[in-house]
Amino acid sequence: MSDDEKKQKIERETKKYTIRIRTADQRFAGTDDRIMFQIVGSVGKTIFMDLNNSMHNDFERGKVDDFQMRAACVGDLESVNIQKLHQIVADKWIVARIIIKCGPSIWCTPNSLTVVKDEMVNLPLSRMCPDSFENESK
Ligand SMILES: [Ca+2]
Ligand SMILES: [Ca+2]
Repeated sequence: MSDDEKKQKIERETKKYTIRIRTADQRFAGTDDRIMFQIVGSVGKTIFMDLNNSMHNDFERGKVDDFQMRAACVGDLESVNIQKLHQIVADKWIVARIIIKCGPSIWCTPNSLTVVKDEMVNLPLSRMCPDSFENESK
């Protein structure tokens, strides 16, 4: 298989996901822990992906962080699994909203705060109107 064919195969079997995460605007909401993230869909799930923008302090109080991922095509998105990797001190993370864009479709978590400690958290996703991605701005 040529390099071009390999590239086409990967593009067919994977999707580009833009993951936008808003950290709650309250005391101790931010974290410096590593965050692993998995998307669960109607026909499968992605591997756990490390959410990390290099040279940037992600997941700070009241901030919005974007992550670009290429991962397996999982059909219609259903939920996300979040696993925070405990580092030296307990550093809980409070998530306000997660929005995932994949092609023309947008999914989001419920509009409520989620406290992420050391146990894996599963948050359901529902479809939202495409315009709302831009509205959930930085
Ligand atoms: Ca914290
Ligand atoms: Ca941080």
